[in-house]
Amino acid sequence: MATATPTPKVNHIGLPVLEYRGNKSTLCAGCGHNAISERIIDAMWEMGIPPERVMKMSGIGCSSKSPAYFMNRSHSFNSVHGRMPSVSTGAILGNHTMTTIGVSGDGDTASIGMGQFVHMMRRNLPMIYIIEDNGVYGLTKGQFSATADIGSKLKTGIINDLPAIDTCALAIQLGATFVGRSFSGDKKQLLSMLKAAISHKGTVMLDVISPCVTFNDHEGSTKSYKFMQENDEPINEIGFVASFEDIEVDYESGEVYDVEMHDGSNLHLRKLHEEYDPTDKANAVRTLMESAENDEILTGVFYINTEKPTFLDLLNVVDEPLSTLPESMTRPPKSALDALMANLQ
Ligand SMILES: Cc1ncc(C[n+]2csc(CCOP(=O)(O)OP(=O)(O)O)c2C)c(N)n1
Ligand code: SF4
Ligand SMILES: [Mg+2]
Repeated sequence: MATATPTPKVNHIGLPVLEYRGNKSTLCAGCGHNAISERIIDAMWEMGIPPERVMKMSGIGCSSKSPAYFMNRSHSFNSVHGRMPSVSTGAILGNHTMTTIGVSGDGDTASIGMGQFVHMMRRNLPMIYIIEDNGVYGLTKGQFSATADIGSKLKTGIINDLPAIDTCALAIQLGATFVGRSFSGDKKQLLSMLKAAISHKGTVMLDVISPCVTFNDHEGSTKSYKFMQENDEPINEIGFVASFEDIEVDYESGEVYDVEMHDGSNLHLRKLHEEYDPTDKANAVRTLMESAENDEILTGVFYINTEKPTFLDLLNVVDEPLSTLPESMTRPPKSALDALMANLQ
């Protein structure tokens, strides 16, 4: 007897999760980056974002290869090492109606790309910027990166004697408006964080600890699976209810920070750490600095600001994407150029 093929489950725009998948990964089996790609697929599918309305941006590195492994139907630009922020800035100004997600590495961001990263953070452009943070340059065979913790050890026994750059503290200080840290092995926290990130209007910077199983998953590493499983200390528990869901969340009053997102979704941050207030910028930076001194690996949403104008607001960009406007509207006529030149004579 023929059995009926089960109908695949669809999201609220009628697409099965298959429509959000990418190519088969060529990264090492067990690489944290693969788990992050899986969570991006889940988050975009659950949020019902049309894949063809997404721009995937990246630099160079194992991490920067990962946009090939999620959302094949989306637009993708694999740029030069450390240059994803400037290429993304141009792309977003060209069409700000797309959802933009950038994947970078700790090397791609905190070494060669640092100059570009800091300017992206201060502009508050609407995009999700993910650092897949393994503390090493995975693609070039495991040298320490600038996010490696002081005192951590390479497989060869070399000890890192420089302090780590905390990309979260930096992003908050510079002006990013949604900043968090997660761990590729924490499915629940990372998925909720990504869904909230998709709802945010402004720069989201997520530092996701993502163990490199080939070069940095041994005893003495602070970016290994074992170290993270033993030392991950969430600062808040993330609950996210999308605008199209109708879920009652039952918390004692005073236990939770409720944040209303731009698209009408709700982010509930249950306090786990001494009354931590994710809207207090100075306290967020201070907390991260203190946690580094105490060798704690804090995760969670450290900072959120839904009020700050984005770069698009500052530029007063028209609603219609610049890329769809006719040349007659985007290019001054010859007479305007002639008048300008005459003025210079
Ligand atoms: C201009 C330039 N300099 C150096 C390199 C060599 N290079 C390729 S990837 C990489 C580092 C990648 O590290 P990271 O961003 O942490 O990514 P991972 O591979 O660890 O995911 C370097 C130095 C390059 N491709 N281009
Ligand atoms: S070398 Fe490291 S970062 Fe690169 S794919 Fe392998 S495990 Fe991942
Ligand atoms: Mg790396």
